[in-house]
Amino acid sequence: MTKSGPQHDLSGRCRVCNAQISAFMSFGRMPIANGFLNEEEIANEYFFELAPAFCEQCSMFQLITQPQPEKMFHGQYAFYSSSSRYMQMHFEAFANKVITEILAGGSDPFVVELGSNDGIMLRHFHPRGIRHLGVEPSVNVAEVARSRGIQTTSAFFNRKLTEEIVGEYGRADVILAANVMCHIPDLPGVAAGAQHLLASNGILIFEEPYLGDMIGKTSYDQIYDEHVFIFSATSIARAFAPYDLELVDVAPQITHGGSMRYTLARKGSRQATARVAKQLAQERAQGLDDAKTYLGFRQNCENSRARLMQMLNDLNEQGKRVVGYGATSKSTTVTNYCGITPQLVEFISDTTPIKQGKLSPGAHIPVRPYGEFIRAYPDYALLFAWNHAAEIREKEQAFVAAGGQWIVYVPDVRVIS
Ligand code: JHZ
Ligand code: ZN
Repeated sequence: MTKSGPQHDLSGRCRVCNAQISAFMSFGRMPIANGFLNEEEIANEYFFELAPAFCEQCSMFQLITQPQPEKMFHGQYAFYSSSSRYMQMHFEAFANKVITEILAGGSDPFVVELGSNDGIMLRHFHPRGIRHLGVEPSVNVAEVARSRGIQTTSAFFNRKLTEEIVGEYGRADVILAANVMCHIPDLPGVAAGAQHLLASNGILIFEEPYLGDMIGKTSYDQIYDEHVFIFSATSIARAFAPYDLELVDVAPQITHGGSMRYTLARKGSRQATARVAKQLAQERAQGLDDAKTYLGFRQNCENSRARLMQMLNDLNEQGKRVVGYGATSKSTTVTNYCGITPQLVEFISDTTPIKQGKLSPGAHIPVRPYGEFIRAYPDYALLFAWNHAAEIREKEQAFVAAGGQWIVYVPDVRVIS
């Protein structure tokens, strides 16, 4: 067994089709990705073994074990969707597309969003008088949405909740989700809920980090506690088919380092676009349905880790200052899997108040306000928020002008200025 092999036999049942599955690698002991903590909380920090598996029967990429949802999504949830200007524009465009292409002409439509966070998407439905409901279990972010006038219920989405929603509001013309479907361990329960909630001609649209991008770019940092699944068109089509929901369109997105938008409708209610068949064929060509692909991915993860640690150790020996940029959920996997210490990365700069003054999960690297970064630029900034590279590099031209350089690790470990 190599260093990244599972510590012990990690196997279980596929969360979608119930087939026997086994982890093809382990990222080791991991804390809650958004579990930023204070010094005195270190003694009680929670860890689990982060081990992904690929189901050869239904092609679903998934975690063998995931912490209880309540350990991840609660009144102190650290991620606020609206922290990126680019993501705000992205969701405005997404909402406008739904309003003009799907809801147009319908009378008094009703829209439900799963994991509506601080209302980054629904805020565009609310001022137009469109009936809407956000379902958001993390009460602190839900509260921000409510303060913007967005109708939000703090609950986990499941079949039972959809009965209550249908009773109170009727069926939904559109069910939306962005970067949330892959967080819900009972995907069949969500599919059953969507089947119940959707109007006869309604559609379910969601976008999530895409497996093809993750494998192609070795962006293993998409794998952390919250992401219990990483989807492909193949696995989505199979997971929803038993609930009479058919994949009718796919659209790649550049967000979160490569995502896919999936559109599903009741079987027979809409014609699937040619893009669906094309995507399924492309996934076969990339080997996403082949277990061997994941052994190659594991090797790529090990190589990426070795190169990053070599670079950070070299810079440390040369006495260079390295600071992390963006205390992302993804960075928790990178720091813990690679073994990055506060010795190697002095602190992580982040604009989110709830993360500032805390320590990063597991690696215990201090998280400091953005002002600390600009106050005394480091020699190198390790770009943990690499998915926001365009927005950040545009904003940080003064850092580069002052001689600063970026370290990135997706798709390869390298230095850029
Ligand atoms: P960002 C989260 O992942 C968690 P994360 C979640 N599980 C998920 O699926 C995706 O989002 C959608 C900071 N920042 O977007 C803000 C700056 O400091 O990559 C954030 O803390 N300066 C729900 O956490 C972090 O970086 C900046 O200029 O991996 C970015 O986190 C910008 C743009 C961001 O998501
Ligand atoms: Zn399966």
